[in-house]
Amino acid sequence: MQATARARSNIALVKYWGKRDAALNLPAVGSISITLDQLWSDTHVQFDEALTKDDLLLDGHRQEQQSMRVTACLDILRELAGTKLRARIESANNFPTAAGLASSASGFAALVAAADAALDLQLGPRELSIIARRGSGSAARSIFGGFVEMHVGVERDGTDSYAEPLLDRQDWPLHVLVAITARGRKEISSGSGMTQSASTSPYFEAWVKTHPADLDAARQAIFARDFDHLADVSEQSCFKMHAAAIATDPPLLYWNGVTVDCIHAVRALRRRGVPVFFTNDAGPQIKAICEASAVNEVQAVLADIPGVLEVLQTGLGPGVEIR
Ligand code: 2P0
Repeated sequence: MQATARARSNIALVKYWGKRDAALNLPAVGSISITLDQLWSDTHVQFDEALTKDDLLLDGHRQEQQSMRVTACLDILRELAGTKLRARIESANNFPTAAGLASSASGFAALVAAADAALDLQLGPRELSIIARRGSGSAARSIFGGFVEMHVGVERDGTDSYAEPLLDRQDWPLHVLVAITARGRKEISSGSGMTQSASTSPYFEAWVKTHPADLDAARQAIFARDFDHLADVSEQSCFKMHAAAIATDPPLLYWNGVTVDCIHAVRALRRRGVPVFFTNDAGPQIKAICEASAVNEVQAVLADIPGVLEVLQTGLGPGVEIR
């Protein structure tokens, strides 16, 4: 009745921002991501008849708020397994939690896979993806490695809102450098941020309407390994998401000054012909995606920007693993 899983974080190139159903956590838009090799959550789940409720330790600290979403995911798996047993969950990230590095993505993907193994349910990856989505929309993507697409789906029950792999990481081994520009937890979770954007941002409707074309363009660029086209559509999707977020009331400005300096630096490199582009999520860190040939130069440029605290390096990673 116990198992451990490792799932990697992922970053979206075409972003998820907005929900069409909060209860089932159904996204308003699809998304396309890459799974990162070196940023992961290790999650141990143990079902125990001595427990009266699920007990979550995240990086050694007991969590009360987050554990409602954990219990919601586990309830789905418990029902499938025909058990009422509660679980002890110990999860650890090897990277900063809740600072725009998608710790909920890796965390919920690892949770669902570990609980599936502990209950010996042997669900397929698509089913795991659907259940992980209930914990966190981006977690559905972390079930898979390499390039991944999350489908928005049309069904009200969410059965067609799952992720699936687009391209193996070996088939286009891009690299990612993460410039850390601030430490500490963010003030507003992306979940509540995107809900506020949907109800108050005048640009939210345009964001949703123009999104399918970005997904098509990114998918085609990935299949063709066309770096420049993937760069263009990814940067535009990121700017569009932030435009909708900034125009939210109250505004959601996730960037600090160093974030903006990093954006300019990455765009200047690409103008000089270096194969690199940036993306950024609901936090101040910048992710630079590049070809292997550009890693050293991009690393040096980012590390040299005043206020950049650290630059993490990673390749593309595999899907969730039982350990
Ligand atoms: C993404 N983000 O596509 C977007 C871009 C943040 C900005 O998915 O409410 O933590 O748990 O479903 O998955 C982060 O949102 O949101 C996210 P919930 P989640 O990566």
